[in-house]
Amino acid sequence: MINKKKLWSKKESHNPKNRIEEIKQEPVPKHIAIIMDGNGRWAKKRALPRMAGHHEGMKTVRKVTRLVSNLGVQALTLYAFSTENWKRPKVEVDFLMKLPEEFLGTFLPELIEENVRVEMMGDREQIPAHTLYAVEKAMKETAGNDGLVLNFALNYGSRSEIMAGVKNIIRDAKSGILSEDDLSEELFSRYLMTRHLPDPDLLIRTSGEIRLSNFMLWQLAYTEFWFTDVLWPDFTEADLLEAVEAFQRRTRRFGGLTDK
Ligand code: V07
Repeated sequence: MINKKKLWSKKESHNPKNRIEEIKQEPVPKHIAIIMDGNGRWAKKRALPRMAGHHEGMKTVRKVTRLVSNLGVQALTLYAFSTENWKRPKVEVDFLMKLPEEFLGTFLPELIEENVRVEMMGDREQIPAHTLYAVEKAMKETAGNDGLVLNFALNYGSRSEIMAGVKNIIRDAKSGILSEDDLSEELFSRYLMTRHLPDPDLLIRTSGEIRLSNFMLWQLAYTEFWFTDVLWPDFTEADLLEAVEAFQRRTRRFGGLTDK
């Protein structure tokens, strides 16, 4: 009879703890970005209202944040609400806009304990005051943390971010702070909402859609993409580890020649 234990002991990757340790032997992505899709579909499959899917998806956010933080990743950007999402039924929008408060009400103490810094990017104008208040309070309370940056894209759209950057560059050029010769990709990046973050090394999109949906168009120029059919509420730690392992296999092949 084959001794399973013996077979496993070669590479103990069946054990999540060991799997994490193995992953940490090699470079992990500095910045992971995720399009958390499939919450509505998850609910539909169970004959539940879409809100149930969004709520379940929030639990996945917590799980994934903990694991990503343990892996030593610097930043995790999550697409929580796009500028397109306002087109959804008002009851759904209202529900979604309560999730940041619920999430932070439940998990902020743990995030502080884990040295996580909460941030957000997106147009603050249309976000309801109660939502913005909760997020900005969390940002203030975690501003001194120097662990994982947990960056929520909330009322975010990439084209609008780029246009705002262009306008600010023109403003600074007109006022004489900038001249045409100063313009470079590096300078342009500093006019985007991600100015303080490295570009994502890994983008994950769940639920089988193979598109970017106006998410970080500039920042994803050199990013590795990982698409999975798994719906966001069903996304597990093992799925995240699989994506990171695939990232490591791909980048390993280029043997240090990957930097743009
Ligand atoms: C939202 C849960 C995850 C799946 C995607 C849609 C629904 C966490 C937040 C959040 C945002 C800001 C913040 C803290 C938490 C959130 C929205 C939707 C709008 F500071 N999950 N989650 N925000 N969903």
